[in-house]
Amino acid sequence: MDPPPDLTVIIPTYKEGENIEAIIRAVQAVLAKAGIRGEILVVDDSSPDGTIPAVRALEAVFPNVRLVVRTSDPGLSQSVVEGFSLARAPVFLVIDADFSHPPDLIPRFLDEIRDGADVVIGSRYMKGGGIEEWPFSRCIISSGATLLGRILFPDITDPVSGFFAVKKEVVTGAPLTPRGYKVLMEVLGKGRWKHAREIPFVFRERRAGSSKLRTRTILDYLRQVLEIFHYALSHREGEAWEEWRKMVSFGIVGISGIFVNMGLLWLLTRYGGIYYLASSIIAIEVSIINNFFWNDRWTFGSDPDHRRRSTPERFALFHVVSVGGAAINWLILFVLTEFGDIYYLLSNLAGILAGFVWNYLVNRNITWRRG
Ligand SMILES: Nc1nc2c(ncn2[C@@H]2O[C@H](COP(=O)(O)OP(=O)(O)O)[C@@H](O)[C@H]2O)c(=O)[nH]1
Ligand SMILES: [Mg+2]
Repeated sequence: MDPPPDLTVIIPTYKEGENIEAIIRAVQAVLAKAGIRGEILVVDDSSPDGTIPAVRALEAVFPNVRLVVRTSDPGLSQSVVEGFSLARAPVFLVIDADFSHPPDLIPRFLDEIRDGADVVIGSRYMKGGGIEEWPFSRCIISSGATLLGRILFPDITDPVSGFFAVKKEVVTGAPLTPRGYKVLMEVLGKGRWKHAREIPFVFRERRAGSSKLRTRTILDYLRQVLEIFHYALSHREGEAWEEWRKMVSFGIVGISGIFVNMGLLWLLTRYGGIYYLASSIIAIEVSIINNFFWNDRWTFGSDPDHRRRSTPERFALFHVVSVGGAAINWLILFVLTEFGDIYYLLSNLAGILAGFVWNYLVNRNITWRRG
C-alpha cells in the first residue's frame, strides 16, 4: 500500500456539478506545485445533479481522489465530520467546492500546522481578509454568528469559517455532535487543541450554482452555541472553558479587591488615625496589589503562555490599566447621573461593569498577553 498522505483535503458537496471538477483540479495543481502528498476526499450528500459522476470520473484518473456518498443524516457539518473519520492523513483541511475559498492558500495551512498550530483558520475578519459581493443581509447574519462565536473564543476572529485545517488528534475521540453549517465551532468547542492560528483570505462569491444556507441553519447555529457552552461548563475543559474560567476568576479577584479596599480604609482611618482621603490612597494601592497578585497566581497563572512579560512589567501595566478602569467607572457614573438622570448607584453599577470589561480585556490582551 502507498505511504499515507501528508494532508487530506475534505470537500463537502451538495449539488456542485458545475464546480467540482474545476475545484478538484485546482486543489490537485496546488498540491503538486507545493510538493504536498495529499488526498482529496469529496463527501457528498447524494447530490441529484452531476456531482457524483464527475467525481467518479476523476477518481479513475487520479489515485488520490476519493468519493464518499452519504445516504442518511444529510448536512454540511455531518459530512465534514464523516470526512474526518475516513481521512488517512495526519492533517485535515476543509474547503468549499464553490471557489469561495482560494485553494492557493492550502500550503500555508499545512506550514502553520507543521510550525506548531493545532488548528489553522482561514479568516475573513482579520486584517487582510474580507468578503466580496455579499448582500447586506448575508453580511449581517454572518457578523452576528461571528460575534456570538467570539464570546466563546475571543482570540479567534473568524470562529465560523468553513476554511480551516486541523491536526487529526484535535478531532479524533472528540465528542462531536455535528449539526448545521458551522462545523469549525464544534471542532473548537469540543476538540483538543491549544494553539490556533489564522490566515487572512478574501471570501469570493461562489462561481456557479446556489448557496444552501437556510433560515433553519441560523437556528441550528444558536442551538450549537448553547450546546458548546453547556459542554464547556459540564466538562470543565477546552478553550471555551478556559476563557470563561479566566473571566470569572478575574471577577472574583475584583470583588476581593473591594473588600481589601474597604477593610483597609476602615482600619487605617478608624485605628490608624489617618485622614480618610490619605487612608484611601493606601487602601486603593493595596487593593491593586492584592488583585495583581491573585490574577497573576490564579486567573492567568495556570497558563505559561500568559507570562510573556516580566513580573515588573506586568505589575506596572496592571496599575496603568487599573487607573484607566477607574477613570471609565467615574466617567460613566458622572455622565449617566448628570446627563442621563439615572440614580447614582445604578450609574455606578454600569460604571463598574464597563470598568470590569475594560480591565479584563486590556489585562488579558496586554498585561498577560499571550505569545
Ligand atoms: N455534503 C454536504 N455538503 C454541503 C451541504 N450543504 C452545503 N454543502 C457544501 O458546503 C459548501 C458550502 O456551501 P454553500 O452552499 O456554498 O454555503 P455558503 O458558501 O455559506 O453560501 C459547498 O461546497 C457545498 O456544496 C450538505 O448538506 N451536505
Ligand atoms: Mg459557498
